[in-house]
Amino acid sequence: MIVSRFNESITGALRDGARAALAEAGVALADIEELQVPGAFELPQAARRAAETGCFDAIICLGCVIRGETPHFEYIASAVAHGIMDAAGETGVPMAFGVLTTDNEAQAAERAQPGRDNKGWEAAAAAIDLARLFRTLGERARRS
Ligand code: INI
Repeated sequence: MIVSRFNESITGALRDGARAALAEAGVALADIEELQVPGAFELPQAARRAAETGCFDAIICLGCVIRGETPHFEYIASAVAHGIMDAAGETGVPMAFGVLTTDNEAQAAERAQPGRDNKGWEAAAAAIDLARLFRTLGERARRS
């Protein structure tokens, strides 16, 4: 997983949510690697580079962009979403979008509470689903 340090109290809670989902799915601690980037804008770049190593079954991108804090909200939110999608498509490694884009900190905190509504949990569950799906499709491609 790649965690943005910007709005760290929120992204830390997303990270905890993602870790809880991975643990519940039976993913071993040793199989989880955590990388950090300064802000959400750097998530796609790091995700692409990580995918290119060939070491990861899936990549979970975690960040938090709050509208009130920047006039660049739309640019950052859009660049991150498109950047992650492009990196996933071009590397073939599944990537999950665990980036909150909210009007204020209260809305972000609400989506970072412990439990299944935590955006980090949701992203980790999606990453597991896609990693399994890609594995099945890879096996099918090898058989045909
Ligand atoms: N990065 C975030 O992850 N969230 C924000 O709300 C945010 N704001 O408000 O500016 C933010 N900015 C930093 C940006 O992601 C880059 O790290 C920075 O521009 C350097 O490239």
